[in-house]
Amino acid sequence: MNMTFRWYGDDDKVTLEQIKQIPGVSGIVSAIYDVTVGEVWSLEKIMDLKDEIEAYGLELLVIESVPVHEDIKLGLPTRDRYIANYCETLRNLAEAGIKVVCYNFMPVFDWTRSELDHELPDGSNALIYKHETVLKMDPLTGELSLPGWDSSYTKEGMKDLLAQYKSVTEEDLWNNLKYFLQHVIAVADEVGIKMAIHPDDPPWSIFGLPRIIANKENLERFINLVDSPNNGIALCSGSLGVDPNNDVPEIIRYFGKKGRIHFGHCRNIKITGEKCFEESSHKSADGSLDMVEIMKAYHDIDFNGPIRPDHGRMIWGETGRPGYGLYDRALGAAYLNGIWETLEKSN
Ligand code: CS2
Ligand code: MN
Repeated sequence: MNMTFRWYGDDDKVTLEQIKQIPGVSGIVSAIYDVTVGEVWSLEKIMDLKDEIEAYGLELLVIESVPVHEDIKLGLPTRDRYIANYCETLRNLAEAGIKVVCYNFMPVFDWTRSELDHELPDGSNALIYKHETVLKMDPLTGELSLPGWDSSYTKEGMKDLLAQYKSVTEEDLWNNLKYFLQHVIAVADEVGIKMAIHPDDPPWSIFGLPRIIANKENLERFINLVDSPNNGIALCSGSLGVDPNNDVPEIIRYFGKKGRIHFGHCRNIKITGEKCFEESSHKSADGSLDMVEIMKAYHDIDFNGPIRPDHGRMIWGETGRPGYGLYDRALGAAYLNGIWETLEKSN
């Protein structure tokens, strides 16, 4: 297992200098943020990012994410151009030595919450999700903006986009995903990149949009869409784990044994009701997921890929990018490393 940490580039309040000082972290998860979705990432930009990270003695291990253009998810004729660009980006990433690329296939919105700074009893602030609040939210008002959401849409643009999805069923989305994978995995196979799909977060439909990467059964369908070892999963415990029917350690063992987990996201969440949850600290006792069992599952499958702490709360007065402050994620990394070291030594 390789403990990594997500860094949002030069705009991130968290610096590489700080990340370097977290015990047991040597890998960076990052991306290029100033290229329009759908356009090619040049080798030059990728090398600049890599060099900047390496100057701190750290290593760029994972790209999270190369975003998938909406036309691909919608299955529009224009998708071929965007898929070709995606493949070009993969070739450039491979040339720079990148081995793992994360992405998701959620229509329009990446991860979604109803509140960004809910105060927990200990005074820390967490992201929370209440389905009834989300049902009342209007995605057109822009009242909520989360890291990962493409903020380049105007109100009109967003309206058009949502209208285009009206006729897209779950089956259509599966077909569009398969079409994308048939092209992209062929290139991944050729250049040696492990593609890792991030589960939908939360793993159910929001704003009437279809969501399919949500449970074990669908992940099984996913890996069989294109049966290549490079067609794999970014196993996000907090995304899958908010559905009590998803047994996260069991899912890790199942897909791990098939060699299809290429990246691990460790996040704890506390289920507070039906389709309601709070993001908690990584510690097992604070949430609904047993992190020891999760790390044990990774250990049992001899996982040697990258893992990162996922979202953290805001603690000690820190402010910044929701879910991506320094302190709580650094505690998470140290905690997960501690569990791992114990597992290693008790063998
Ligand atoms: C999120 C996402 O759970 C997470 O890791 O922060 O933004 C995630 O990076 C994307 O869905 C992956 O494409
Ligand atoms: Mn995640």
